[in-house]
Amino acid sequence: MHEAWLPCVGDSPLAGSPTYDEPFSALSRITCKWTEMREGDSSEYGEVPGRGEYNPSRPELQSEMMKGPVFAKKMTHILLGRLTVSTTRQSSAAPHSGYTQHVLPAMAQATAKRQKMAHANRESEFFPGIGPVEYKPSAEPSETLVFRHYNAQQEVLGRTMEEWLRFSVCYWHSFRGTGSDPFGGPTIKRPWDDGTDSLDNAKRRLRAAFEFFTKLGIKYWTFHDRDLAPEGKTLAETNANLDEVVELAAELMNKTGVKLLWATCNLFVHPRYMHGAATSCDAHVTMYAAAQVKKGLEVARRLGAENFVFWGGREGYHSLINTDVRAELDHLAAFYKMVIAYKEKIGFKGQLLIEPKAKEPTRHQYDYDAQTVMAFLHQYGLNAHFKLNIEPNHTTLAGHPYEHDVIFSSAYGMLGSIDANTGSPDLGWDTDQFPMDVRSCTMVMKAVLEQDGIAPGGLNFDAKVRRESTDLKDLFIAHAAAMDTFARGLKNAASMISDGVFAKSINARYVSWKSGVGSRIARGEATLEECEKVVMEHGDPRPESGHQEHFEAMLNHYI
Ligand code: XLS
Ligand code: NI
Ligand code: NI
Repeated sequence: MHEAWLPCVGDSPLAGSPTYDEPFSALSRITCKWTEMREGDSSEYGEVPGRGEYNPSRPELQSEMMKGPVFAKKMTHILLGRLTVSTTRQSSAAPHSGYTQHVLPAMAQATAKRQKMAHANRESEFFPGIGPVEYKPSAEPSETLVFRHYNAQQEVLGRTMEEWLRFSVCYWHSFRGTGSDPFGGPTIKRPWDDGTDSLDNAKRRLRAAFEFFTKLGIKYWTFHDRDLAPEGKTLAETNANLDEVVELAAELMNKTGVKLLWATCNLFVHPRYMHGAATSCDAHVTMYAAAQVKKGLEVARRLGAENFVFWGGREGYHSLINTDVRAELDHLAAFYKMVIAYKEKIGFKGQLLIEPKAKEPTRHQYDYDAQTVMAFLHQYGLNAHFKLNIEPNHTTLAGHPYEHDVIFSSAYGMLGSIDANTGSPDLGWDTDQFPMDVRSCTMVMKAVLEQDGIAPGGLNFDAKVRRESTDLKDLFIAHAAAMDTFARGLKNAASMISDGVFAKSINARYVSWKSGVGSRIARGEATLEECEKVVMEHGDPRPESGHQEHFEAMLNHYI
């Protein structure tokens, strides 16, 4: 009798027929008995030793276990079962002594083989039993792993929902997030992730991600260079690691049709960047960042990224007493000039985007909000080369309403893309929650519709499940529900626009600018004397109501 812990999901002994025959030819009968179940991880995978009969000792699981895949589909975690193997020897056969020496080591070898085979052959191995997520408008309230509103091919104002919304999954939160925070370690353990920095792990994670994108029906993804592959000992080694994983990404993108919304460089995690990257006090650090961005642009070009993002991770200050702010901002502009030159040199066609954020990790981030970034770009003559990637959680950190930066950047033709998330308005930091508020998403989609779409940008879920939401299923529900919220926002905004009542009421407020001296001021043709003349002739302006509550009540009608 021998015992081992073996997996009970996927292509496990419970899900298919064991294949290992040798050295069991001498044995007439092998009985496999499962006695206990516990959660495990993929690194504990083993091979099934021989043909067998399964006699699950837990009666409540027996019928399911015999069905194998059905049972497996119900599981979101890898389950391990304690497998007890009893053997009966054929009377004519020589005594068999190889079992423990041969078979148990073989189980370890088979682990690698099994994983390799599984990766090569199976379409659905990382999320057994979950997805694809379906459009089901009649779903019960407790059915949350469906779309009630998001129907990719449904037309709204002449385009499909998919075309308007351009959803994207962010790799860092959804595939590198562990749930750790400043007060506690990881809570989220994914079955495909063995926690190492190996390239094998990086590739397995990427395969899991592409299964996720496909099952969710999302056509874009985003990443930081360092999310994909580990840093090596030198920049050359780091670049080689990145190239290896990027090749797999290209293959998976090709196979699934999932495209790269944007890439970015992580210029904030490594200690070398503690004083900033482009705004570091040490020019050598800035050179490192430049070298990293050079490679990042090459990767973006290789993968056909539609945009390239700069989020100024540590570009800001903690104290003004030790900081030359003018020099740092001059250096930031000079850095961007090098970026533009290299982008043009290699023929990278993606749109460059800057993502404003008011604070965190620095006390004051230089890219405080949309207006600050637009002013910076004008100041340094860079505005033709950039647009903005607006993240509403950052907007609220700046002390503005959720949709403020979306509306401000759009008003100046500078809204390039959106990191679709939300914070908790009662908190002062970047919680990166999934956007679930219909009103906010309606306001954002109204701006997107009014500027005739967000392409080549999109709605990138720069959002993470809470550290307490530890199931794989939570990751699906979070995305599906946020997609549904935006789909509702899109439909609401489309009705608001086609009904025309908002446009009419807003136009009525500004009617005095459409004719006479009002229109002359608007065109920049009027003079102070002319204005004075109007007041002398017509007296004081008559106060008009702003009707705010009327507007709020109309908005509620659409939500
Ligand atoms: C952090 C930012 C970051 C960028 C990409 O707050 O939102 O995730 O989107 O570097
Ligand atoms: Ni972001
Ligand atoms: Ni953020």
